[in-house]
Amino acid sequence: MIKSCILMLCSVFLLLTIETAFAAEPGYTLIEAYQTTAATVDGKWTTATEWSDAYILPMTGTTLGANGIWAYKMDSSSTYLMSFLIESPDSTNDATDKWVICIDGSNDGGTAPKADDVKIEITGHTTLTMYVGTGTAWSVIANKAVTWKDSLATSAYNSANHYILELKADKGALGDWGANPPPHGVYVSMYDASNTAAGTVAWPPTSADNPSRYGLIASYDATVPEGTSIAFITALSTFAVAATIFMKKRVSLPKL
Ligand SMILES: [Ca+2]
Ligand SMILES: [Ca+2]
Ligand SMILES: [Ca+2]
Repeated sequence: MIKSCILMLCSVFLLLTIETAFAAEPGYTLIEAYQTTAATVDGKWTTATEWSDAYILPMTGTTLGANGIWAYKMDSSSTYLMSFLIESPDSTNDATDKWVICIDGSNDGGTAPKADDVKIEITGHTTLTMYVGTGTAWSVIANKAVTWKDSLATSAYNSANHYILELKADKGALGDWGANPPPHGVYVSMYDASNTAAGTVAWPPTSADNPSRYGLIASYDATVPEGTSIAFITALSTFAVAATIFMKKRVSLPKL
């Protein structure tokens, strides 16, 4: 009992430490999962288990389902290749539909994007634009070898046809910070121009322009057992992720 209490207190302390140090949006945390299966960038679940080795989160609320999900995993076998999946409830092809992924490479926050911050924006299901921070705003840059594909497809999370995005980016090509492991800030969003009432649906529900309120890729996990799904739910993530990181780091508790 005493050890359980100590573990809980340590986990809460670790969480507070993470959130204080990295200034991420509270409650929006994940771990960089090392993939066991490489994703095929074809805008759909190529196999039923293609993303089962990723860290999967709901875009909104606490339920993995038709309102949208996103997933992230890392291939460290040769380059540090970041793979993203985003599923939107959107099923209409509009010229101003938008996917956005932002990464704060050094995770140094700030209320405006800096030189280590990148934004990947895909508009109208056709056009990718990349940006880097200037210190006060975003500046367009050439595509840094990001590959992507979206399409209308079904999935285990939404049986109706809906847009699914798959995207890969090499950390090393994105910036000087690419040689570093997490922590990285991360923000993803989707916008359906046929559903302006919903507006931009984002994880976290903040702004792409404000890295201090991005979510957090807090750590990495090179030991995910093959075939094991590590899907989590945001509602559990604040405490559970802190505890998971705590356990995975195998920090020794003082013997009482
Ligand atoms: Ca695929
Ligand atoms: Ca649409
Ligand atoms: Ca930054």
